[in-house]
Amino acid sequence: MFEHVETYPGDPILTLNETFIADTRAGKINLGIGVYLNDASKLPVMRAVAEAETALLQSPGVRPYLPMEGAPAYRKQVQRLLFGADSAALAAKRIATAQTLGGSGALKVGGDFLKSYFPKAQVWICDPTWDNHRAIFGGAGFTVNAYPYYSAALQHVDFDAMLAALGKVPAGDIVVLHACCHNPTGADLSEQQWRTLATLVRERGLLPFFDIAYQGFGAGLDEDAFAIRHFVAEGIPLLVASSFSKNFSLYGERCGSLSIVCDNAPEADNVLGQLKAAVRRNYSNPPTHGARIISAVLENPALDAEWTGELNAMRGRIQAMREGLYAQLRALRPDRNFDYLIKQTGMFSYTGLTVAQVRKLREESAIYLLESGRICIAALTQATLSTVAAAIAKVID
Ligand code: PLP
Ligand code: TYF
Repeated sequence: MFEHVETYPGDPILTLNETFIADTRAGKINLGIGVYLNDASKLPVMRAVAEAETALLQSPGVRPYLPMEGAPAYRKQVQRLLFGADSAALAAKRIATAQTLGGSGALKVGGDFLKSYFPKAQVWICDPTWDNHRAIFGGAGFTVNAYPYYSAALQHVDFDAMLAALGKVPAGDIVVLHACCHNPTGADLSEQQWRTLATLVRERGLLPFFDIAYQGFGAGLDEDAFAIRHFVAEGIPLLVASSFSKNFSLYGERCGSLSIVCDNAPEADNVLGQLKAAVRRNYSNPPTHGARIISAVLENPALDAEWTGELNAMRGRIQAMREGLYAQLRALRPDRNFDYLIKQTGMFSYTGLTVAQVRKLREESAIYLLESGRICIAALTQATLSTVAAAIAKVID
């Protein structure tokens, strides 16, 4: 019956992670998978999360099915974080927001919704991007194209090439944009570039789909939402997929959201209805536990402040690792330029290391990076920094 089912080659990032786990060498270092680790190389349990969860467990509630669109309290807090407490679009009730299974679930529900209502549109993703973008939008039935983004020669975004390409995209097509902390390169647009892009998107009638999986890891919670808020202020209809996996360190609870910013409240009502239908067809309704923790934190001013403080400290730790790696590499290889490390933001950097150099790091030093040269700066620690710097300095020609 199933003889025609071919072997699944596996996801490159998750397969690399499995290879790392199976590696028996002492001192192995995993800078492959995109997770934030604390300075003890552990996934953190944030204090605000632990406090909210402890309180929840003291009065265990019933576990009803949530509405298809998710928990109202959670959706309200998500909207505040993404669009700002003073958002005019929120006040006008023209944003439809659903709780989703992580950022991935938001992309999938958004993809299904778009395929139903914009069946002829094509999707444009940046080159490079998080691989799952192509898989999710392709899986939703879209033709997926790439627009130029990162230039190895510039060690940064080639904004002119990006604009030129998007200037030729047909009206009504969907453009996927990383709102902050670009995965995999760490290279983001400046505020001025976002403004220029917003003008082009509005003039050409493109439909932006923002993916924000790292809010708070770039410059701050509000700063990292700049692009989204600017596009909304410019009156551009758009979608936003958000994730709490990283900024609450709640990966396995699958907490995310999908928001669609519409022209007016009646449109938003209909759009929310169709998001419910898309959820119903996929998994009926989202889970309760993670959403309860997150809304308990965000609704409580003391816990909210504690969470923000912890998130700021995580961002500070990543920045310290960036600067530490930069300083050590410069000292070891004064002949080379490592400015990209301090120009890039968020959890990742594109090192420009070749596949051969990445393999050498893995085979000779048990240091794991993605073969694209992406390094997860957020997994470096004070204890591993010098080892990693020395190994990289050695493999570079
Ligand atoms: N979008 C981007 C750009 C990501 O890097 C990730 C996770 O790594 C996601 C979405 C998915 O997030 P989640 O784990 O919440 O599904
Ligand atoms: O490292 C990355 O870019 C991500 C990590 O279900 C990841 O791909 C792993 C599993 C998953 C979602 C994201």
